[in-house]
Amino acid sequence: MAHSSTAHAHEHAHDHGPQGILKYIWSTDHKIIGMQYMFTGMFMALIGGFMAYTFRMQLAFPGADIPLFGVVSPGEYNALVTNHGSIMIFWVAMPVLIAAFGNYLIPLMIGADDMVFPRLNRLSYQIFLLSAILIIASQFVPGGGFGGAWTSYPPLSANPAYNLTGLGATMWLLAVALEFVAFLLGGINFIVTLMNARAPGMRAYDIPIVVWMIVIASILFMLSVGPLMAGAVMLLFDQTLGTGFFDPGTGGDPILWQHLFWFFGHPEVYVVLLPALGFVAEIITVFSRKKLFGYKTVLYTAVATAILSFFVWAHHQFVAGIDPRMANVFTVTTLLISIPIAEVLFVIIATLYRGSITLTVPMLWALAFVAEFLIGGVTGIFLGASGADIYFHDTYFVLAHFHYTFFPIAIIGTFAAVTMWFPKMFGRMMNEKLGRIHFWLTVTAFNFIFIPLFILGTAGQHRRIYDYNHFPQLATEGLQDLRIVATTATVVLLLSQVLFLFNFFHSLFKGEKAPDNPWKSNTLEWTTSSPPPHGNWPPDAMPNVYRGPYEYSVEGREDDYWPQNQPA
Ligand SMILES: [Cu+2]
Repeated sequence: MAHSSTAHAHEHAHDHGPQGILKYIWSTDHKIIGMQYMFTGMFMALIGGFMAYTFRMQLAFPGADIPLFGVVSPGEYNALVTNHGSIMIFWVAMPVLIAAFGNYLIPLMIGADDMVFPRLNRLSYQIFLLSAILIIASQFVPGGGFGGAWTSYPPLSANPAYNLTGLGATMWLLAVALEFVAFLLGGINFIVTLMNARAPGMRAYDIPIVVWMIVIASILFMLSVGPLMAGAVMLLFDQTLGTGFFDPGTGGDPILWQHLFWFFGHPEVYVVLLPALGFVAEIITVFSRKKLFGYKTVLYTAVATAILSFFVWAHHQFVAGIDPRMANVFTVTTLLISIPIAEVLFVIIATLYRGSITLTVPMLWALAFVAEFLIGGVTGIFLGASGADIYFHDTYFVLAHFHYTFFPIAIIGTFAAVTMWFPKMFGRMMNEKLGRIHFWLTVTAFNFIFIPLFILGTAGQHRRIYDYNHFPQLATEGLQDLRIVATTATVVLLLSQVLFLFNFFHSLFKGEKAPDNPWKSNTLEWTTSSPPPHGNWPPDAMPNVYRGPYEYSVEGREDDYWPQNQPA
């Protein structure tokens, strides 16, 4: 260890922990914790993707002996769809979009040497890792993984008579609860860091939009998760202690769970959407060489979306027997929330207008986000209208809509961010050509999976059915072919990720060396070396945005850019 205490002005903030290989496990450095979240999220994505492969194969070729898995039983089918959803949301989207990039980017983008609570940060990752181990282990206990869907609706999930409340279900609930604890701890850290650790001179409107988006998402998560935490404990008691909160057989109310779940579940969509929108906005400004059209618009609409998202949850209960007058109210709030999101997309498109656009790989991902998410947003209007939803409810239309919002957020948004900040994280460039092939294969395959599912849903095919050919009334001619198209595209999508993994790990060791600022961007993280040193900048060269608005303008960039630092 070659440092003296005098050289480290930030030593009061955190310890340096172990060195060598252990530093990657016990580090309190926000960059390493960010990478821990990223690698864990990538690993979990492989598991979630494998689950999708397995149940899509079952849907296309019911009862077949599936390579790498074998024959899928009905119980296993339920466990696979349940855990695919749970893992992709809680162990892929959340850790990668919020925790990995929040941890990595927030201190670097606001000019801090680390998070304010580095040990809390480490604890947050360790709890998250424990929850990930628990959800994986739950697949292998007697009775198998939980099969009550990621929404875990009672009475199926509450009454032991349905065989869905075994050890797998308990472990699933505990894993989700632990994951929430991890993100609560992380969220506290993000908020306090943004409040207290900004570079001198950085005011509210100087903060990069992506940092705002991650922090607003963290606040939204913290405010929405409470009722579900309480609900999860009550459901755990129903499963294990024989209480009757949610099971009508014991006097409970299953709809109560739906309220508690969706009070969290709908804001959760925005919890993952906002960071993705932040990455996209940031990438689009960099590669159009323009400042964000309407920085404050994006900021205020994000806040408006977050607030509105607390008043839309009952659109999930249009057919669950809520008062039809309430259905009207929730139809209106649901349609209203599309306005701020449309506004953000407009800002992004307006930023492109007359920009000097370079189609780098991160830019391709950012543009694909806009195109694909738009389809998700527009199909949401059908489902938000209570009349149409009575027909579409629980069909493949819902599933396709959901994936047209969630895939752009979790997968396209992640690839945009990874390809954008890879040079900063690892000091090397990714391969451009491989990146492009991977991009086109992934986006094309994605559309070939979910456009057929829109058609299936419109034809009235319900989701969560193990074998459609088993029911004569569901086995409509031609629809099976669409399932085979979707499954083939799933296999193509998953196989093309090999290209990404190869590009990622090959570039990690053999990629071309990255300069400090390869994209000619002008947020603060690009003013330090690639990768940044421990403490992010040399202690005597911490960023100070007082020094004038144009200090950070970089070569090739219009000098009036720096949107976060307009002259007073
Ligand atoms: Cu919703």
